[in-house]
Amino acid sequence: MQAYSKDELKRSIEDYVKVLYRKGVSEASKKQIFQAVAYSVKDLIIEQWMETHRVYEEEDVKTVYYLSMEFLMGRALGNNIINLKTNKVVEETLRELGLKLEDVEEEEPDPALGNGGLGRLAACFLESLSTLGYPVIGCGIRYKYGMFEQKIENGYQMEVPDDWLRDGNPFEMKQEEAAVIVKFGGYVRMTKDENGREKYIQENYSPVRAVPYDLPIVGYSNHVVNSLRIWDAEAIDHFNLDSFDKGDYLKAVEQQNLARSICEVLYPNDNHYAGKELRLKQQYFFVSASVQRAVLKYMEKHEDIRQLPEKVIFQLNDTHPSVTVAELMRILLDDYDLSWDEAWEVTTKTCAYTNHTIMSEALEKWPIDLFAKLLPRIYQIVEEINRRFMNLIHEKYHCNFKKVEKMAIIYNGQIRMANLAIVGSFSVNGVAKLHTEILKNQQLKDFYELTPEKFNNKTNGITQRRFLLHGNPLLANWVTSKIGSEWITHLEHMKKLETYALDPICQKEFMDIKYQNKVRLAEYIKQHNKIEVDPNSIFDVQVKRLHEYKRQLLNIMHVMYLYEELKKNPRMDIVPRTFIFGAKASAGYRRAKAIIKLINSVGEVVNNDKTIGGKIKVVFIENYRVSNAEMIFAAADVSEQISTASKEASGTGNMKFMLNGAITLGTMDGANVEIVEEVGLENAFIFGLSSDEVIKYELEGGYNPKDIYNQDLGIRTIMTHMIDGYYAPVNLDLFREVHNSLLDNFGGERADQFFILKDFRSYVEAQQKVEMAYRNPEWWAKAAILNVANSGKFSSDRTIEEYVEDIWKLEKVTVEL
Ligand code: 26W
Repeated sequence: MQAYSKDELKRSIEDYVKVLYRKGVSEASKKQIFQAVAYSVKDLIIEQWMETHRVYEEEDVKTVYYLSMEFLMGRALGNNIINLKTNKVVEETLRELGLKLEDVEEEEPDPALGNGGLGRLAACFLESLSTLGYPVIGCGIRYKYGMFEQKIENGYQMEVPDDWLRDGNPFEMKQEEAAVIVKFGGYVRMTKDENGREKYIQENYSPVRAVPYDLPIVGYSNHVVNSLRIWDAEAIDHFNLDSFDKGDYLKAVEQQNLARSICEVLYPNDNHYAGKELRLKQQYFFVSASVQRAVLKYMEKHEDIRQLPEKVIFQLNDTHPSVTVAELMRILLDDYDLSWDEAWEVTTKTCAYTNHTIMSEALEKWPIDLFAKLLPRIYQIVEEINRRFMNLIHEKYHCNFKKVEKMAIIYNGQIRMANLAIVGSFSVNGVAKLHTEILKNQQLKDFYELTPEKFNNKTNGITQRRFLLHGNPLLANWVTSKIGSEWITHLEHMKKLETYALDPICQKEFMDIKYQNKVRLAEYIKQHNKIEVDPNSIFDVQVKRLHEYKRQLLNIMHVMYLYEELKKNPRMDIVPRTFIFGAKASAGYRRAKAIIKLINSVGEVVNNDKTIGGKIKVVFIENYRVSNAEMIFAAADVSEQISTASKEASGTGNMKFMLNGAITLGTMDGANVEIVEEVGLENAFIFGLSSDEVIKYELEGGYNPKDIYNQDLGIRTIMTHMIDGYYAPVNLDLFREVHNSLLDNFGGERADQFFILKDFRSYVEAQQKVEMAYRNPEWWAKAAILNVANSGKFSSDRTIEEYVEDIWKLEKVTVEL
């Protein structure tokens, strides 16, 4: 079937409700209706999925395997029906059944198999690859529990397990026949084959069965459906009930436990490496399964494994899948008997690595003993890769030990996964221009000098299908009414909006839409936070993971400062503002959690202070995730992108705000630099130290925040209020650590390592400019429209075309039905 008529769809929904729940539509719950609609939509997808596969087989296409521990997909139903162009039929059919599409969409749990930027980027990339017609298989893990659900209780973050599969996932398909075995532990025995060649055999290992579940990735209006393949672990069923051999029994139980634990939960750490053995198990599990499968698939159609790079690319999404390099070597050496040099040639033409962060805490390093015990054969191979690489370095740099220290893959008892990824890949890319320059000139300088040809930049992007067409229908329709619908697949067409930016009627239409989106968010806030906010106030928004480098603390300190000013002068004439935050903190990140509490405590005081007449409000949106993000971007006036310059590799939220007509208030960091390049410095609010300045201070060992503290009464006052009970009447110590971190060196950590006090005044000034600008509605509307008009570069379609052109070299396919 190609498409549904309303009658056909209605019948299909009725059938599914009946078959699945033994009910009629009128008796079914909303959740059940969601399932029935999703299954009906899946029936449409299946046809295109099969046809896409057929074309891939027939044309023997080159495929990119996007290896990622995280895919932050967000809900599928709404986007699937948009991309199938069947959303109108679904909407009308549901309406005739007395249901609203929006309400049915709300029933889908957010698949949250990711933390933040890196996982969401992977999801945007898959959608763009399908829309552009390139073959991809996203390879990941089917976590039983995704990113935790955040509850705010008394201002504190609580974590609730995210049981997203409880009711089953209607879109997934288990692929039993594609299962493979992944081997952990044991030891390696060396023998010789009949030709006297050394053979390495892993023995006495614990096997785990990897079973893939495929999820469809539907392209926009082109019949292309790629797959996200997430692996689940199952114990190998060799429980022999007849045998009461105790040894076997215990071994079987052990294997059950291993299998059960691997895919249990996503590590909720963002940018902080914890070094847990289970995480390494997860990494090797999904990498080994994906690589084995890719090689098997290749060999179905080809004779010579040495030609693998012509058909297969492994793109490593950060260092998390770095073991790919060694796993592919293992398969080529042990299973296909290639020589080391042949195997290395194939591997280094197949693997490519993307770096997503310069934060040194995020660099993955594994203790040798842990690594070697879990992956004995892989460890041998990593050792040999390192030995050969070190020979090369010694030769080239005449035993320069500084070079060895920086570049070794194994050093100081640890295996450095970034170095393994770089050495084993033909391409190393950063995710924004500034980030790539920092990699080349600082972080990865030695590798850049050794192999400059590997390094390249791929500035991130976002999919406009989700973040405008689905998330902001009012604005999407308005844009289409002005410039046509080509922007949906060619975002650069947005440029045509520029001519409307100065037209007073268009300005009014645009601001009306923004207002309606603010009303929608205000209702959500009313319902969830029990706080009334004024849609006429400036919606000033910072939503992203909570991390000190992202500086939510700077934002809330500005709110404290404003509040202080208002207290001094309650008649002060300011434009009412709603400061909106949304952020999850890693469960073990104490200081981040204290900052969440601080934001909520400030909100509690400010929101309930009658004397300031509601001029400022602070809202913390609980459980920030893809689904509520879409609504938040649509309603934002100001986009807070205020990371310490040099720390945010790119950012992608910044692009989603821009696309929705919010104006950036930010530092010259990550992709903000390129946003400003596109929209013009005059249409953004830029403040703070540059990345060069930050790096210079860091090389000098920091700066002295006490100088600023002593000279600046405003700063001193708000900092005092962190510890005098002003915002925490019951526990004066609540925010003491946060306070002290801004002033004192502590255990190797510099005072104010993220330059909050240093940038504070510059930020306050930028905020005053925001305020002035908002008083001029024509200016604001114009600048906001210009932000939408100049967002073209930030489509993930553009990013993907660059990956294809420079790294992957894929061929586009067309799928006809
Ligand atoms: C090992 C723990 C860990 C977990 C996650 C280390 C590192 C990560 C990610 C690399 C963190 C991340 O999401 N990075 C973000 O990637 C985005 C997509 O490229 C960028 O836009 C963000 O700037 C970057 O912080």
